[in-house]
Amino acid sequence: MKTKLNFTFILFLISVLFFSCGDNKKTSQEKNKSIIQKSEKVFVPDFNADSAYYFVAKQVEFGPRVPGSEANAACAKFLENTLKRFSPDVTVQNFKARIFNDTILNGKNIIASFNPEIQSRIFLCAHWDSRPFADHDSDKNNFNKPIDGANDGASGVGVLLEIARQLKLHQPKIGIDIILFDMEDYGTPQSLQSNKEDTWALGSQYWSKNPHKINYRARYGILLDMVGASDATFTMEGTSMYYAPDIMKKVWDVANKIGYQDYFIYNQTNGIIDDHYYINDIINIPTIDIIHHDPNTRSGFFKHWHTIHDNIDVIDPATLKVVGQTVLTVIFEER
Ligand code: AHN
Ligand code: ZN
Repeated sequence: MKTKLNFTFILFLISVLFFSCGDNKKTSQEKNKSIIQKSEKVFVPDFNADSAYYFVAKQVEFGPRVPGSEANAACAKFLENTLKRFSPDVTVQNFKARIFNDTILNGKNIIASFNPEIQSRIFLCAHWDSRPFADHDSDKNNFNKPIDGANDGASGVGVLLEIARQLKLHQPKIGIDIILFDMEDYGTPQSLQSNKEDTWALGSQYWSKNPHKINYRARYGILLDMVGASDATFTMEGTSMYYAPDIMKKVWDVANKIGYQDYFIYNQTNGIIDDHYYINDIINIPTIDIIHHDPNTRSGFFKHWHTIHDNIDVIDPATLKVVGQTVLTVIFEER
């Protein structure tokens, strides 16, 4: 009798445990379902950091892509051919621009469109030229040497080429333009200290006055600049906050949501003149700059900015992934 009671009691206990476990499972599944419905989970492609790194390394292998150089011409061909693998709608915009010393140089903006028939679009951009002067180097003998620009230039382009590859594989709901600007980094060298204005961002100044399609409009633009160094920090840059604070919040919120809170920092920092400044000012499309800001350096930019040390060794695929995955998520969540 005693043993039988105990046995029944144990059976009872087991069944209570079993059913309560089942119940818990059900409720957590239901919870998950409602979270998914609330955030309208959309498909986002997986950004491949090794592919992006390869695209950065390819550019750097040409040598410094200084406007007017052979390396610049060869790299332009590579960028055009690469974008043509991913989109049938590629425009090479040839232009002439006057640099700080009044020389006229030829430039090329290279542009790929995805879903060209869709009106609702955004654009992504970066500069592909590299600076002729390492005028922030610690050794003044290097001031007139050109830089590899692995981070300053090639990193943003590498991320955009990988995004272009993903856009051939998967279609977002909106239209996308990828714009690679030439002649961003030929600004007046530090030694001249002349107060000539508008010597930076010559390619984006040209495009803003002569967009690649007539009556071109986009909802907003995202510029990538120096997005490849280890432990990069992207602060909320002032010019972007002035012209496009809602886009900044959208992008920073996406990055933080997918786990990149160590990289995308909500602190606001000083406004700078970069390609996005002219786009905002001339063609009036709200455009933000995702740019590495470091409060511990004199320039405020990443440690090796405009030095001969901005070479392939500073590129970390982990940072390319953070930026590429964030931008891909932003564009696939748009409708
Ligand atoms: C100026 O130094 C005026 N603007 C920074 C833009 C820049 C240069 N980005 C990369 N290189
Ligand atoms: Zn630069």
